[in-house]
Formats: sequence, C-alpha cells, structure tokens
Amino acid sequence: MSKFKESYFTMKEDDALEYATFVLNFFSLDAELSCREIGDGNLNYIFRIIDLKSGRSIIIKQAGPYARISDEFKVSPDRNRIESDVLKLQSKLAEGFVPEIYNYDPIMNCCVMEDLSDYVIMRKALIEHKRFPLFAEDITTFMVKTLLLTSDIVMNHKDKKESVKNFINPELCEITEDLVYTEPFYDCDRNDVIDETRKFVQKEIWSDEKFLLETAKLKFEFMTNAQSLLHGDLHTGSIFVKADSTKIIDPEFAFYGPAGYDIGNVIANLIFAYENSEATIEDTTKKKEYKNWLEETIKQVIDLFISKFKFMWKEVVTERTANYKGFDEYYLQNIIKDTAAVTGCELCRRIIGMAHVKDITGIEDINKRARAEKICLSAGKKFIIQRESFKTGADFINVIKEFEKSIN
Ligand code: SR1
Ligand code: MG
Repeated sequence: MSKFKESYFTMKEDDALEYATFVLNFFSLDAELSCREIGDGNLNYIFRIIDLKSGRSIIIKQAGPYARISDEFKVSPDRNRIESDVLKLQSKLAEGFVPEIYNYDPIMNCCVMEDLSDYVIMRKALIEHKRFPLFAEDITTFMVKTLLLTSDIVMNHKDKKESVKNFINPELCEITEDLVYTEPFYDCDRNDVIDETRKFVQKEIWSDEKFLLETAKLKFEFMTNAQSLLHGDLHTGSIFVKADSTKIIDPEFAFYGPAGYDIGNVIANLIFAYENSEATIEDTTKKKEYKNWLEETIKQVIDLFISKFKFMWKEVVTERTANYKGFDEYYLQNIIKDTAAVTGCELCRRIIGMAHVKDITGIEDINKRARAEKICLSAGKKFIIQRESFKTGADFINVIKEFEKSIN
C-alpha cells in the first residue's frame, strides 16, 4: 500500500513529488515534475509542483502538527479540512475570488489547489509600492457575499447552526484569542516590542485600565458572536493580486464570528502599508501619490462595503424580522463598529505581539519605524475606544492623518 494511504507524516519536497506522481491524476504519465517548498507563512508547508514539459503546475498545501513560527503552537492538522471546505464554499458564494480546490486528503492533511504563481502576495506588492485599482471593488464584493450569505439574515437558521458546527475551529480561534485579544495588552513574555517603542506601550497601552476593559469586551465579542462564516485571517499576506484580479487564500482560521473581524483586518493591513510608504518613500511627490491611492482604497473598502451590503441585503434577506424598518441600518452599523474595533486590535497586536508584519519590521531607519509603530498604536487605541463613532471610510482615514500630524 502507498505510504500516503497509511498514516499522516509531514512531507518533504521528495515526498510531495512522489505524492503528485503516484496519488494525483493531474499530470500526464510522461510529465517531468519538479517540486519546491515555497511557504513563508507562519503555519503550513506549501509545495509547488510543475511539469517542466507542459508548464502545468499545482500547489500542495500541507498542515503540520505545529506552527512554523513557533512549536509552542500545537495545532490540529484538521485545519486543512476547514480550509478546503471553506474554499469550496467561498467559490460558490463569491465565484472567481478563491483558488480552485482539486483534492483534499484527510490522511495526509493536505489539499491540492490551483497554482496562482502569476499573482503576487499583496503585502509584498504594497511594500514595493505597487497599486491595484480593482482591489477595493474586489475585496468588498468578496466580503459582502461571504459574510452576508452565511448569516442568519439569509440562511435557514437550522442550516446555519449546522454550518457553525462544521466550522468550529477551537485551536485556531485560541491563537487569535491569545495573539490578538490578550497578549498585546499586557507585558507578556511572548510579546516582541522594540526598545524605542516600549515606554510608549507601557504608558499608553498596558497602563490604561479603561482601555484594557474595552479590549476584554472585544475578546468576548469575538468568542461569542457567531454572526457570519469568516475568513478569519484576512490580512494582505492572505491575498493574491494582479492587475485585473484578486484571489483570497488561506482561510484556515475560518469560523463563525463577528463580520467586522474580516473587514477590520483588511483595513489595518492597508494602514500598515500606508505607514510603510510614509516611512520609506523618499520622493515627496511619489509618496503623496502613493498615500493618496491607499487613502482612497481604505475609504472605498468601507464605503463600498456599506453600499454593496445594503443593496445585496434587499435581494437576499429571508429572515422575517430583519425586514422591520431600521433593522438593516442597525445591523450594518454594528458591523462597522466591530470593523473599527478590529482595525484597532490588529494595529496593536502586529506591533506589540509575536506575529509582526514586514511593512513595519522592514522600515530600516529605527526612528522612522518607532514613529510608524506609535502612529499605529495611537490610532489602534482610538479605533477601539471610539468604535461607536465610525460611520464612513473618511472617518477611518482621518484617524491616521490625525496621528501622523501629532507624532514626530
Ligand atoms: C501562530 S500563527 C501567528 C499568526 O499568523 C497567522 O497568519 C495569524 O495571523 C496568526 O495570528
Ligand atoms: Mg495564513
């Protein structure tokens, strides 16, 4: 019997090549296969297999028993089932925005999917100060469809509860509960704060009891509000882009949670790119132009989300009580409030906690990096404390501009 049918083991490049040759029916018999492990994320192993003769290629993504970033995180490889199921569902709900899944293997805890090598990871492209004019349109279409169509507004409530059950994801949720909602808000050993920012964090974040209370409320919102099937980790490292297309990958953190979690992650990570360009683009005209594009994009992500959500609501709502006058506004305003709060949490955790982002760590001038970090933290705090006051895209960008003016 093939070793791949017996029991799970983590694959090396040679194993993945053998797997592609003998287990999958994707390549022709005379294919000349080559394999490279290309993963640079925090959790999984990603193998790209290419037939050098035909140029056809696939990705095999395998979940290991520990996170790559640290073996302190023991995470069930079953997350690969969740990821495969979510990608299949999302491709139905929001066609064209996720890679195609060709196969899921519950023994090897791996899935085989479309190779998107003609795309680039958005975080990397933003750090190179590239623009993607379609991004706001695409990401808002994806989020409105996946978040609204998986909610009680649309789904039969028993089917929705079945879906909540299928996508229960305790271990990955625990990572988020710890890394996003707990550790950044006290002097935890696992945090990783540079000396130049530490005093600021001590005073503005760890010592502000009123603020800490708000973060506790948000943690409980994340743990208990089973509103929509989230992507669960929608930062710019989970998004592939090219000029005319956007693909969303890596939904292994998916579960039923507050819809604003996904939108807030997108906004915060665009803000990291904004602060990267503020700190690293020397030429003032180029800096202004690039920042203008990012500002517009941030505004549009919020404003287009709102308008598309309102439009789609009317088309798809099935829940009787959701038709009462004013309920749609109430529901949407709650999502925008959660979006602001999550924007704030993501801004704080990527500066203080263990999982940083290259947009900020890649700023070589340490004083400029510390300034970028203080802007993100101050804005993060305001997004959290004043979350009720955010209504439009302009409200989001104004916070960043305010702290760029006052922090030098
Ligand atoms: C242990 S995993 C660290 C982070 O990487 C993932 O992409 C999530 O954002 C998680 O918080
Ligand atoms: Mg990921």
